[in-house]
Amino acid sequence: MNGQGATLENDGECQLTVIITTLNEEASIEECIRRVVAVLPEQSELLVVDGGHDRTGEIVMALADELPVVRYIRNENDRGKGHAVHVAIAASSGRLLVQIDADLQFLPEEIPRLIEPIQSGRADIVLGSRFTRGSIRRPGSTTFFRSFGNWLTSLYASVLFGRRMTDVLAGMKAWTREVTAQTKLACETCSYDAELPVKAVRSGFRILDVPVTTDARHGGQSAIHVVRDGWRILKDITLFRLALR
Ligand SMILES: Nc1nc2c(ncn2[C@@H]2O[C@H](COP(=O)(O)OP(=O)(O)O)[C@@H](O)[C@H]2O)c(=O)[nH]1
Ligand SMILES: [Mg+2]
Repeated sequence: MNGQGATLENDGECQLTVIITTLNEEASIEECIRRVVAVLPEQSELLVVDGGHDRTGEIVMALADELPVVRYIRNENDRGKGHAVHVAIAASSGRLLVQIDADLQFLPEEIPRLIEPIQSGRADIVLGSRFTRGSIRRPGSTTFFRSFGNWLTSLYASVLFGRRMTDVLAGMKAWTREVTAQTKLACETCSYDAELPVKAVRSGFRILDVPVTTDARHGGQSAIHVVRDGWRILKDITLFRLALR
């Protein structure tokens, strides 16, 4: 079941797809795209799947004219972050995939460190963890309440799936194409963040946490409602364990 690692090769095929989902991220999207593009290896693509109604689309389309690796996908009937990721995966061609949030809470400069364990054959999926030894949380990055919710959710998922994961809701992760080819993603909401790692573990893929740096949001607003979405995620993790989703 486990992959053999995904060393990036210069063989003419697309090696890496970076996915950014956006819901009204006009304040940060240009800087985010430029910083991602600056660390992309050759033969990469950057897909932005947008479901918002601000100037994000306009900004990304202008950048796509300037930077050929960038592709804008308008997700007309956007049903949530998970739905946008499904659309991106279907449109992608990389052997390795990375998803990073648009709000610059996670640093694009850390993408090379995130994909290293996959390239060296040590993991099939890697989570950028805010809550492990070596993680740096800059002021304003995660409130106490959300840190507690993340800790609880990660602990619950770790116990249910028998594998310690320190940040199952990480907004920055990497995986091989094989993982999403063999893992049926069903959640169209923010539960996607937990669904991908726990279903990968359920399917026998090797998962690793890499400590990352997190910052405060660069403008815009979080789409998450802590209590409503927190309960929904805990309920969905339970359903994943029971294989009901
Ligand atoms: N297309 C799409 N993107 C979304 C949606 N909700 C959130 N996002 C994007 O997913 C990323 C994470 O969302 P965010 O609100 O920052 O979540 P938080 O970091 O958990 O507070 C950001 O890039 C958002 O713009 C959605 O409904 N549709
Ligand atoms: Mg965020």
